[in-house]
Amino acid sequence: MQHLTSIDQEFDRLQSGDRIALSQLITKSESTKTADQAFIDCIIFKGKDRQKLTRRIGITGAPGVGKSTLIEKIGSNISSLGRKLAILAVDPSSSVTKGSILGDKTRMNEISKLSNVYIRPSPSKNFLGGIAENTRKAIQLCEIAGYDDIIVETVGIGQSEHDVSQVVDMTIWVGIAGAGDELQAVKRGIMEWADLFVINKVEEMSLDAAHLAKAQLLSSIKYLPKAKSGSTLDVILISAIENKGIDVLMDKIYDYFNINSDNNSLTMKRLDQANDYFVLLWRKEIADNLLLIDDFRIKFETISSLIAKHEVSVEKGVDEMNKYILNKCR
Ligand SMILES: Nc1nc2c(ncn2[C@@H]2O[C@H](COP(=O)(O)OP(=O)(O)OP(=O)(O)O)[C@@H](O)[C@H]2O)c(=O)[nH]1
Ligand SMILES: [Mg+2]
Repeated sequence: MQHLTSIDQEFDRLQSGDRIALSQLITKSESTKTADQAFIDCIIFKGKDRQKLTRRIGITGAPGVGKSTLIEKIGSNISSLGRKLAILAVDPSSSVTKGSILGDKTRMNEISKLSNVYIRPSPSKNFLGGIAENTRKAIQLCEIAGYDDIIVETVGIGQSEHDVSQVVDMTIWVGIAGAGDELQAVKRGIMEWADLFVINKVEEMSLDAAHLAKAQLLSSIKYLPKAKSGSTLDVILISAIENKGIDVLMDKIYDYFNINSDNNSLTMKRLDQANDYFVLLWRKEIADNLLLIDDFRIKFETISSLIAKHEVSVEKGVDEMNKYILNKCR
């Protein structure tokens, strides 16, 4: 009973736009305790209708390409329209470098002072629950707190950029021309998840070099499969620091949301994401739960030790474990 009352109370605090409640609940959502997760899940479920009205944007790219500087520009544009904006920084490397939190605060100096902007830097701990899982919950909590637009900044390292694209409506990839970023990005299959490409710091190069970089990127992506949303991919040249090209970029962002809302693509995208998340979570949970049952755990440990001694291959071990489970369930 106590638990239910506090869920209601916390929900009300969150919904009233209390920033301290929002920060505390995001911290709770990063906890590895089952009770904390259950508490957060109840709050999120209670506020599920709020999600329909929001826009979620992911900004990804290699370290130092200017993501935070760009978010400051996008953010001031969005907030000047009277919309409430939340910015979540997800940095899988921050536990190693510990540098981004301070950097983000200074880079987003102007908008961090606005009352309709909320900035949440990376958690200092590791993402034990997985980046996508933690970010999804943080996004949903911001939405219940009344934020209309959520921008997620993530450093393009390894799986993180793909993971983040699983929880946003639009993913914007940021790179610098000539740094080899674009080739790296194409190699890693950005087409699968990016909806718009931005080349930043163009004031540092000649106009010809900037256009050449754009043409090269366009030609690399031309033959790859179309983005799931069906939108045509584009490359925008900008200088975040000099505020150049930001208007064009904002038009592209608004166009993307208008087109994909009208043709229902965004609803479908969120449904797909929810379904993928369900499958992922269910797979993870089913293995964890099975191992709570003595018979299965003992069998699992026996097979594990045989694999460790090279007496059984991994494939054979999986096969044997599955047969054992299926037999027991019949
Ligand atoms: N010349 C130039 N420098 C820029 C531009 N945009 C950002 N920078 C600089 O690039 C550096 C990195 O900028 P950030 O915005 O922190 O880049 P980031 O991608 O958020 O960096 P991480 O979060 O550490 O991955 C800073 O010194 C910025 O001032 C630009 O348009 N032109
Ligand atoms: Mg940054």
